[in-house]
Amino acid sequence: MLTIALSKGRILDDTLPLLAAAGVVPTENPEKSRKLIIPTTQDDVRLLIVRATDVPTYVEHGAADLGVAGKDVLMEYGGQGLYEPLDLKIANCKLMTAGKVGAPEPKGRLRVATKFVNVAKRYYAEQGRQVDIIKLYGSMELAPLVGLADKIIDVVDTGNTLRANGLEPQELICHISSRLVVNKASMKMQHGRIQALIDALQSAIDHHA
Ligand code: PRT
Ligand code: MG
Repeated sequence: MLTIALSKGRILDDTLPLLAAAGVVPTENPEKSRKLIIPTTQDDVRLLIVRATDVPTYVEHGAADLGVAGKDVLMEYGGQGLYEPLDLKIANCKLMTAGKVGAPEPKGRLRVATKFVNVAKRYYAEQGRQVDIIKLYGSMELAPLVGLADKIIDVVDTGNTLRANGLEPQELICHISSRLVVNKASMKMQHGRIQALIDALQSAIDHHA
């Protein structure tokens, strides 16, 4: 059995056509189904529906052989426990700092609110900047508006969410897309099947591009 971990929402929406091109089609609509394990038209391939941030955990521990996760999630997860053989070039966005429109740089230590605590620490350490990182789980845009933080670090697509809250994108940390990740033991034990899937996905990506 090959088990693929996916999250609902944009990753599922953009991954299903690639999987379909590789011959893997879920037997029911994962977006609508309450099931968390979804069979596919290939008897020996199934999908696991997990939270986006949990995909690397399932794959590193071998509960899933493969998964699809945003590079933002993978950077925050860290570790050397996963192979990342393929850039699927889907769910594209940017990891950025943002702050209130026109706000001056604060004099003292910068306070940065984010769910990407590890990424934030690394980013400011590389710049030699002293910052206080404040961990949040969502609605990061609120933090500068109510004085919880000077800046946020979040993923930005259109920038509409920032603008709607009086914030502006500032520094680009990196470009983000979703990646195929593979459990290291699975890659050894099931190399032929996994490599065939990687190749099929690669040619689906090339066709979409
Ligand atoms: O929603 P949940 O808490 O379960 O997890 P999640 O937010 O990590 O998952 P999901 O499905 O929202 O995102 C999965 C992956 O999609 C992320 O890890 C990113 O790699 C990628 N991605 C691409 C995005 C966006 N675009 C994006 N716009 N993830 C989140 N957003 C957010 C953004 O932070 C903003 O709040 O969507 C909002 C709208 O963005 P704008 O800039 O278009 O307004
Ligand atoms: Mg979300």
